[in-house]
Amino acid sequence: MHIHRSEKIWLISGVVALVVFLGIIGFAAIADGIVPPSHIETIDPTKVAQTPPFDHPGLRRTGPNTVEAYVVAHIFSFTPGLMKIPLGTKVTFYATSPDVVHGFFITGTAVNMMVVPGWVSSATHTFTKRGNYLLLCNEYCGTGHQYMYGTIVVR
Ligand SMILES: [Cu+2]
Repeated sequence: MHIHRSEKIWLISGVVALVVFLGIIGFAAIADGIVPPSHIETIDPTKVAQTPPFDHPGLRRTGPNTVEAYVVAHIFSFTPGLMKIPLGTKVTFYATSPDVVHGFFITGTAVNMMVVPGWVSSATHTFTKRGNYLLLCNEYCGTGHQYMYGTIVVR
C-alpha cells in the first residue's frame, strides 16, 4: 500500500501532537499533583441525610464576607433550591450526592463540578454582580434531569 508523503507527514504530526498532549496531562496530573477541584473529601452516600453538615444543607456564614454553602444534589433537585447571597460574598460550595452522579454548574461563573456519590466536591466563587444565577445539573442523571435546577439570588 502506497501512502503519499504529505499523508505520512500529517499522520506523524497527529501522533506526535497526541503524545505531547498526553505527556503534558500526565505530567500535570502525576508529577505536579494537579487534580480537579473536587474529590478530596469522602462521605457515605447512604448516610448523607444523617451526616453533618449535609444533614442540614444550607448556607453558613464563616466571616463578614464569607459563606459556606452545603448543597445536596439528588434526583431531581438541589437542596437548598434557593440561595440568597449578599453582593461581594465569597462562597465556598460543598456538594454531594446520595444517589447518582450529578452536575453542579452556576451560569455566568467558573463553578462547574461533578457531584459523585461518596465524594464531597467543592468550589469557591465571589459574587460581584447582582442578579439571579441559575444552578444547573449538567450531568445526565435520569428521566427528570431537565427539571434539576436551583437559583442563586445575589443582592
Ligand atoms: Cu441531572
